[in-house]
Amino acid sequence: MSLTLYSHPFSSYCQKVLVALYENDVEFEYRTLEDPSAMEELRVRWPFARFPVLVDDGQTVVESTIIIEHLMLRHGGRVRWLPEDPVAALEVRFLDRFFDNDVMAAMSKPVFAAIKQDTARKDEAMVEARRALDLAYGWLEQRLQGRTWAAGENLSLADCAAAPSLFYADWVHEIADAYPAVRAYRSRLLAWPAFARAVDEARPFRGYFPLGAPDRD
Ligand SMILES: N[C@@H](CCC(=O)N[C@@H](CS)C(=O)NCC(=O)O)C(=O)O
Repeated sequence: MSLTLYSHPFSSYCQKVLVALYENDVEFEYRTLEDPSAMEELRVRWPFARFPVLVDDGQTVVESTIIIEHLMLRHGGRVRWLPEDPVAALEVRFLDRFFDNDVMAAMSKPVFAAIKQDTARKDEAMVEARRALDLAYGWLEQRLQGRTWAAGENLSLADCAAAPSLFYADWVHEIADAYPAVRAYRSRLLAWPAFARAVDEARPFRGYFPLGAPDRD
């Protein structure tokens, strides 16, 4: 059995998968996309060239959520990323979609505009991101009441998605004091050893953050 992950340490979607691998001590070969030959291999596997991409005994698996489900089904480990009860699993799947669609996507727009050096679009995207992220923080503030992790007392796929999305969202539009539960949840995620490891591995690449990485975390 051989597992290879095409990944970049600074990529939010890669971090989402890395925490699942690290938490369950799953062994894999890390093909860092800092290496141009790894990028070439990735393109052959997945012509859209989005990452992460997992290769499991020759089978290409794409999409961070599907990779995590694949790891759970094929490689097991301490933490089940989705509850066995299919109805309980629905909430976890929904929260995974919320973090990808309403936090990660909102945070990414000004980041992509800044990468393209499109100043006008970046300013417009920042206004949209602040509005969208405040909606997301406000909704999450209520949802997190009485919970340790996104879906309750157990770690899940939703926390894998939440960790990098809230990490970077706070860099784009800081989570205000008006959202204490969201701020505390982000701090718990940063203290989660699997995510702390991913954050540490990404430190050397902070200069890549096109809006300027803040001096914290
Ligand atoms: N829905 C995909 C999104 C992956 C994604 O957009 N990854 C970014 C890196 S964080 C990427 O590949 N960017 C390069 C590109 O879009 O060309 C997933 O969950 O894996």
